[in-house]
Amino acid sequence: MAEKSPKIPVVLTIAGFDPSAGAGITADLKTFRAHGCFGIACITALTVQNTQAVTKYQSIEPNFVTETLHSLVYDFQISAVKIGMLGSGEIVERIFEFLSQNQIGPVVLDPVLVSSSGKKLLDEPGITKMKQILLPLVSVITPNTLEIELLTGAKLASDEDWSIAAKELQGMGVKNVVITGGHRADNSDFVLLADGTKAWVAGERIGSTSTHGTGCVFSSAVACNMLENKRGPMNL
Ligand code: PXL
Repeated sequence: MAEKSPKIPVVLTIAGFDPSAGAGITADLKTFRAHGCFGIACITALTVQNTQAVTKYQSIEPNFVTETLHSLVYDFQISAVKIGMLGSGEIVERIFEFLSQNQIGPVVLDPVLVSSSGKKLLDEPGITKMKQILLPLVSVITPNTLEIELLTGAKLASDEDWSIAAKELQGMGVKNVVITGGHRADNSDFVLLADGTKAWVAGERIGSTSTHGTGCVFSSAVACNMLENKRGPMNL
């Protein structure tokens, strides 16, 4: 009898839709596949954008989001969740309810607040609710410098400021913090683990004129690589 092939882990992205596929769920699904996982998605918002800019977005009706999540969790064994653009405070609440009611693997949060082109992608009630109720459920958060400044109120100047701001996020309930270094001169990321371990991870800038979505792809890769049973890298 033929042996059953091992099951590929299922990773859920809860994020917005970018029709140009550099960011959001379209980028997440491609990243999951490249990192040996099977991706499923719950769309929180539609955006109008191309590789240069986001011009508008529209949130998905909250009951639609909740029903999508219930339908998926009923059918799939979900190994990890990646959260990206949420758009509104109401959607943040729905995601909190879903994660509280269901025991599903690690949660990686890319706190999408503003697009690379400067468009706000989460309203003010959403930022408040993210801090109050969502952060305590998060295993890994991956803010860039602007996002961590907006979440903590800190201004990141010296290297010590990065460490202090990461610790502040842990004080809000997050376990592990990776501040991405795309806005730094040396491109290094800063990592603060739950046990207090700190590290700077050297990065390399890749020249391009279409760079939106780097945070989406990075956080999706982190979600997959937390799973022991993921398959090897798959070239697309
Ligand atoms: O890169 C942040 C981001 C995340 N998710 C969606 C986006 C963007 C930025 O454009 O459109 C859907």
